[in-house]
Amino acid sequence: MDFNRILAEKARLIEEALDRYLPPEFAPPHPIHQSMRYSVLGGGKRLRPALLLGAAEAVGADVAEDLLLAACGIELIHCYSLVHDDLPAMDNDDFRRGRPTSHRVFGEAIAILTGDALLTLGFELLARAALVARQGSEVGLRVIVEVARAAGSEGMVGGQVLDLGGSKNADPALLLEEIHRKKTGALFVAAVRAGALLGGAQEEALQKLTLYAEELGLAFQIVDDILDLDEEAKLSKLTYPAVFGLPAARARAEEAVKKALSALDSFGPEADFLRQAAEFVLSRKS
Ligand code: GRG
Repeated sequence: MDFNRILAEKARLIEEALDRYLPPEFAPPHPIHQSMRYSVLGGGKRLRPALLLGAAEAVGADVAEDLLLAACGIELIHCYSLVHDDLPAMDNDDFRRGRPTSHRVFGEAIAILTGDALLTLGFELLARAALVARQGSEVGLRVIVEVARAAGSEGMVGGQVLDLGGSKNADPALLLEEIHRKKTGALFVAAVRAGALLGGAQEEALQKLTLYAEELGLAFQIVDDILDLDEEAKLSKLTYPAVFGLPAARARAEEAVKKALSALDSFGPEADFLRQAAEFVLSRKS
């Protein structure tokens, strides 16, 4: 089946679960739950949670509540990062996923609190995943530790700090790689490892899937930089096309996808979703 249809099917499962796990729109105090639902349920490719489910599938696990809870937890953490990234103090963006950003609709204070609440609910869902984990709660706890590291100051938040211009004297190519690895790559790796761990992966498979996710995250971010090229406001940012030029950036993304695919060599057809996801990352237009 074509990848977009399989991704849409996984996204539907994830969105139904998100709808169940998020508090009802008008539950008090108003308007925090309305704004949380606005930022989570209004579009998005659901790539990270889909990769989590795909990694579990690659090691032979069926979708069950532990995986859905963890997948939604990861998506909520991703959504929090988008809401905060759009704030006037960060990228100051007016549109996200084709709609006005949270702070444009609800005001800055509520948008900050929306991000905070999504991050908190994300970890609540991961903790609930640990409570019902088929591999046992200890595996579930390991997942929480890994996701927390990936999202925090040594991962996504740290990458954002570097991206804001924290180390101007560093070698631009090295700095760029570190920003990408932390800001975007860390959550991809955490998502894939979470799916693999909750799905019962053995150490060798886990290592290969980690390599896959590292390369996929890098390719995703390079392509994101290329897609952003015509956005004037972002021209001053440290990006792969800005540092290496467009052809070299494209070649680096292709090389990363090749490495991601090689990491899956020993897996059977159960890993086909992950393989197709790697091709998709390279060809995506949004
Ligand atoms: C503010 C803590 C904090 C972190 C911000 C991840 C991040 C760091 C900011 C997001 C802004 C951004 C454009 C990052 C680069 C790549 C990226 C994460 C793009 C958005 O991800 P997609 O394309 O988005 O998967 P959808 O909307 O499909 O979920």
